[in-house]
Amino acid sequence: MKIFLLSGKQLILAAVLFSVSLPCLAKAGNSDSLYITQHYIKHEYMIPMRDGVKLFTAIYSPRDTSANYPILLNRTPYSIGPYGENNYRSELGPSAEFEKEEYIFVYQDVRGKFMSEGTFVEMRPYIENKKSKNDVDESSDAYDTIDWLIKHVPHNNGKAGIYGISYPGFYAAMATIDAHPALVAASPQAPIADWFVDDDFHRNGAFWLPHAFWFYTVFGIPRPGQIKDWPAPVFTSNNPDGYDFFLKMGSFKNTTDKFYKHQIPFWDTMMAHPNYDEFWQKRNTLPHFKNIKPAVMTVGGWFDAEDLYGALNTYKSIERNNPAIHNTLVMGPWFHGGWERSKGDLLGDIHFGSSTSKFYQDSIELPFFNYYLKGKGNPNLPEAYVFETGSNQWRKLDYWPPKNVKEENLFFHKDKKLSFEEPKTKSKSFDQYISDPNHPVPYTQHITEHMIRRYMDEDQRFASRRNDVLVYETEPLSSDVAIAGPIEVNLFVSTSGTDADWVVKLIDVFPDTAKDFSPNPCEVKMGEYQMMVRGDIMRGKYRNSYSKPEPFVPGKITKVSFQLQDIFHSFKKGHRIMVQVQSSWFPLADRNPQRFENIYFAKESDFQKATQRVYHSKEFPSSLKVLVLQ
Ligand code: PG9
Repeated sequence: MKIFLLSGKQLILAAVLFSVSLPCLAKAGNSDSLYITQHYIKHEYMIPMRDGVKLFTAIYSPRDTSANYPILLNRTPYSIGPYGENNYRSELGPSAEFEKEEYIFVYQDVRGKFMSEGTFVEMRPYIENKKSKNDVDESSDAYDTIDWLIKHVPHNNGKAGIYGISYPGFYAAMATIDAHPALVAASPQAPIADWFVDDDFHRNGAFWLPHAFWFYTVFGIPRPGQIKDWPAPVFTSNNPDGYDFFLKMGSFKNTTDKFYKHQIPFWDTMMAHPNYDEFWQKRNTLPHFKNIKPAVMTVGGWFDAEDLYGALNTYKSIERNNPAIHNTLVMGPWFHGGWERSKGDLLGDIHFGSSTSKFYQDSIELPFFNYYLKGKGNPNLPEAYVFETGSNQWRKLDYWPPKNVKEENLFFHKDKKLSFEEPKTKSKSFDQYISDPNHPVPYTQHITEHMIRRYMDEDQRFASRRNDVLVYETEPLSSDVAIAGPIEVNLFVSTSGTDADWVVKLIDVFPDTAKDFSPNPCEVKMGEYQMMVRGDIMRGKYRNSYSKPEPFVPGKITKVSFQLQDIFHSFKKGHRIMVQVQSSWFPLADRNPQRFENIYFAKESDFQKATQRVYHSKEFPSSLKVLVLQ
């Protein structure tokens, strides 16, 4: 298990960059730095791309030159340090097992970052019809890098693989497009796909505030030239309470007026594109996964708060466009990168019954690359290797989503009921609440300035007891109900305002007799626990189009439909299924003034209370469409 220890500075940086919630995470390391220096030799090169820009690349080759080895590439915007041929990384490859397997490990600063030349472009758009050597993107940079490596690195076996998590996952995914013929295996892991629809910065148009804000205090600082160290953040806070900090921040424009002081160009650029315009559309990777040649294994976590959308939809896009290639999806009970950064045996209070990360690394990831890069063994990977939460077991499926499912609707009813039966009431029955943007619903009960990763499966009782949260719940289930795949939300709502956010959370309610997990150092009681299985937010003005927002007509019953990202969860017999609806999720998502306008430039005085109604009648049947495993 490679869970390397972070130095003090790295710790702070990791906390800023990756919203790392450090406590309660198993941190152990068995990557062996001495083994690495004894068995690998490091070289550094500036590799020329087709337009002449040179990319800084570190190559760790086995000292044993009696054999040839495949290349395993990782391209990153987060620095490949330590720099210098005498300074070695403390770990190589996706997991410690790879170090013993002996690969040629290659790490590269992407164009415009750290020691590479060129200009960095966020989510550099793919250029489909390249007309000259100056038409470069992350697909061509990967191609040129692999071409150079194959031609220049001694003792390579002519095969290359690529992997990466998150932004590096995006670079791995882009390498599969117009891939170099030597690239035979790629593993995009939690790859970013679309920053407006549901990855990282936006969720259906709502802005992912702490996640983006703290990240760009560092990542967005313009580079003065080639650098080896991270710059100091343009802003730091001593307030550990993000709810308080971001509420006091006031309107969104203060992020740059008062805090960034316009030192983060990409932030101001982002604010200039409030809707899903060409700026965002051309950064969406999903339309480009055509004519893919390498074997692909996309990896994601059911509780990934950053790029769950990217993982699921990168797999689906590749499958849709390239049904004949080896394209596998692996989904485990992990937070963002948890399959490498944790034991994978729990998240927050919820236990998963085994060390899922070790299983994945040893039985799935290493065999995948050994097979395609070394012709060694055969992982016999299924189309989808997915962990079923709730029952806590791995499943090998022929399809994802599975085909042996039945479409069912979970209908809202009066008296807070939820059931698979359609509502019969003819009257326009509804529930209502006052949404006050100056007293928004918290997204977590924990005090944190960041986006705390454990919110993804956190107990929701702190929210369900608020008057501005609607709760609908089934009777105790008479048998297990396993739901697999995407969830379609269909709300019939009205608001007294002209814009509104709609947050929907699907929750597994444990019976009062539920046994506590063990070990249980925090003495968490599982009786009546409301475990969030999936939640998301829909910024109502984008209900018909992300590109052309529309106001609500005050008081008019309006349909709002959107998708919750896939789950694979078994609601056990005796448990209840719960749905919660609310109109804020703070500070996870920025506040909605509840007035139709460009929220990035809303004045503090614009934020107004609104009366929200959710209808549940025969004519207006609010519901969740789910796929129930048969
Ligand atoms: N998905 C992560 C991220 C990318 C860009 C901004 C903020 C976060 C990541 O690369 O880890």
